[in-house]
Amino acid sequence: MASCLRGSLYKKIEDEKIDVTIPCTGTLPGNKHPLISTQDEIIDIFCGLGYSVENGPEIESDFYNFESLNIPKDHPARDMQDTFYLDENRLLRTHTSPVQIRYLENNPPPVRIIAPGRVYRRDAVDATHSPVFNQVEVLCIDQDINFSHLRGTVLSFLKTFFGDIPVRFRASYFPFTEPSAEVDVQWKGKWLEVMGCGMVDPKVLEKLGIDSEKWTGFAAGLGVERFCMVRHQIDDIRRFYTNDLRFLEQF
Ligand code: 2U9
Repeated sequence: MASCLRGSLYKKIEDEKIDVTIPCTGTLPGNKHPLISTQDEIIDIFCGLGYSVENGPEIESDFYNFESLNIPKDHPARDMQDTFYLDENRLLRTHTSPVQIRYLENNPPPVRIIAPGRVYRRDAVDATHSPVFNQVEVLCIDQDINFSHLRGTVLSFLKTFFGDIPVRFRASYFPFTEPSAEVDVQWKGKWLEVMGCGMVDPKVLEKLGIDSEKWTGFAAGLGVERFCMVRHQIDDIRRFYTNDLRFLEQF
């Protein structure tokens, strides 16, 4: 090889040398959204207790969202969950309970299912309210199911999620459960409401053609955002939806 050619080759090699020791500027890897990891964790706990996951439509009829759950048209409970109506009969589901009604229509008891998913309520936006949020509802129907089974399941779930912290049940009211309760946990010195639950009202089962003398059950519902906010001390629900990387990078 002519010496000038060899010289230019050496120069080319020298110029193109890559210093593999230079730290890269890098692109941040993607991460699971905190709401998704919280929802996954809740689902995993109930799957460990023998529940399977069911899904259903977000656009529902008045029947599945209200009537079948013992919430008649003039019932004040309809005001508890202000609804987005699409037309006379179609609406955006206000809870995932319709998933469980549809499941019970097609599957005889015993039943152990959870229904995670997005729900919609006509709420003004503030630090603790969003018109769209995520729920997980739980349904167990079997023979001889009583309030102790409900209590045991809720306590076991909360212990796995939050650790060994104080839990209390307060009497409450829902049209679809009787008796009903709200559940609080003591977290960083404060009592915080985290879920609702109760024994499925026999009227709900009878409407579906299920013999309520033979079959009893419990149901529970929780908001995923609420669980995530309590766990991570997040002060404003809007942080979940505004895609601020400074927030999301922390998870
Ligand atoms: C069937 C029968 C009963 C579902 C239930 C609750 C109690 C409840 C709230 C928690 C916080 C909604 O997200 S939230 O605002 N839910 O307190 N939900 S019992 O009861 C059912 C469901 C299906 C067939």
